[in-house]
Amino acid sequence: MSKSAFITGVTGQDGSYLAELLLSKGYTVHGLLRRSSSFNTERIDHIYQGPEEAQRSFILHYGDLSDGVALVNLLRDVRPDEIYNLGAQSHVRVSFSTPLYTSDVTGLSTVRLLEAVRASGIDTRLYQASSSEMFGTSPPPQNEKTPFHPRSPYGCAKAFGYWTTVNYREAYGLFAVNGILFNHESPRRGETFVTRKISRAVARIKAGLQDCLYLGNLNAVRDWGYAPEYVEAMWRMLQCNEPDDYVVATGEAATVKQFLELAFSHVDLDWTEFVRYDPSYERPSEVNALIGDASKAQEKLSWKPSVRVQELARIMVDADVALLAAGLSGQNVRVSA
Ligand code: NAP
Ligand code: F7E
Repeated sequence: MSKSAFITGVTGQDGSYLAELLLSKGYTVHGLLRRSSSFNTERIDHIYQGPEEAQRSFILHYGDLSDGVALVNLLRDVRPDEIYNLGAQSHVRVSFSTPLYTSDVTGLSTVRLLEAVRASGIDTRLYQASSSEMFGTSPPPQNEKTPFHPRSPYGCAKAFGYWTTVNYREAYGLFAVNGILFNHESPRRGETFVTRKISRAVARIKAGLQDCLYLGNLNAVRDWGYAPEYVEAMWRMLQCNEPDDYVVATGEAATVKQFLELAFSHVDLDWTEFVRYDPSYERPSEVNALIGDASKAQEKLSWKPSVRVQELARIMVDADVALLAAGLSGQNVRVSA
């Protein structure tokens, strides 16, 4: 019997890579799809299987993390062996504009899903997408023992989700784990996160479609890894004999400025000629430096990243240049995030 998995956030960056990984391992994958007035399945269209297909291994279900009853019903029907809770309002800057919504969808939804597991009475394992944002002001390097001091509604919501997951493990013996993932990027990264905003702008500036790029704080330090490698770590956490929590990171740091240098120089451009400052991209409180120590994941999960920031910047710029050449990149929209 092949295993089955249920992924919330299947249409997102990580959800799409995780679905591919699990399908390649022979899983039947069920994904939670939220209703949108426009198409939101771009990242998974290439693996979509319609209801007319006889033997489907990838099945989408309409639902929403804010609807706890729908979650109970879905889990009762699907009875997955593994659950990956990746759905979230995941943008830190936006969380300052929508603090209650973010607390609900990113924070409270974790308890909704855990209660749905209990209410449906299924025997399953659950992965919670926790975040390095929970560390906030705690100085780097950060590991599983580093105290949390979140700096945004998003970070606070993730800290709630983290502790709820630990509590359900301790109180009810659920196999529930936290992956504390540091920033991870890819050509599928949302266009308003800083790395993708940069790689997309580089491609458009090189093609003569855009004059400049507006950014906020260029001095923030981040530990940027490659998303397809990080979803492998999620899966490994659920294959262990005992549930536990793990930091997933490269251990290497770069500033936003250094990422700009890597991305622009890859197509022989000087970033200082194109980047302008816009204070609206600053956050009311910023996380200055995140650099992860993933030695526990390396030791217990035999997980080790291979893509570092220079290669990552090249992968992302090359992908955006190719998208543009294929006529697939959107208009020159300027969104406040
Ligand atoms: P992402 O690309 O922003 O994807 C978020 C997913 O959540 C999308 O599928 C989105 O659906 C879905 N979603 C949002 N609101 C929902 C709701 N109310 N009900 C159901 N689904 C909802 O995020 P990601 O980068 O893949 O990250 C995956 C998870 O890891 C998130 O929980 C994120 O907070 C966390 N995380 C990410 C990083 C990182 O660096 N990427 C690091 C640490 C933790 P739509 O497509 O319809 O919007
Ligand atoms: O910002 C600075 C910004 O939005 C990175 C999410 O996946 O990782 C992500 O959160 C840095 C920050 O990612 C712009 O101030 C400058 O210091 O790409 P970001 P993030 O906030 O680190 C964590 C681990 C998650 O869990 C989150 O879900 O870049 N920055 N100028 C900018 N950032 C953005 N977005 N836009 C700018 O114009």
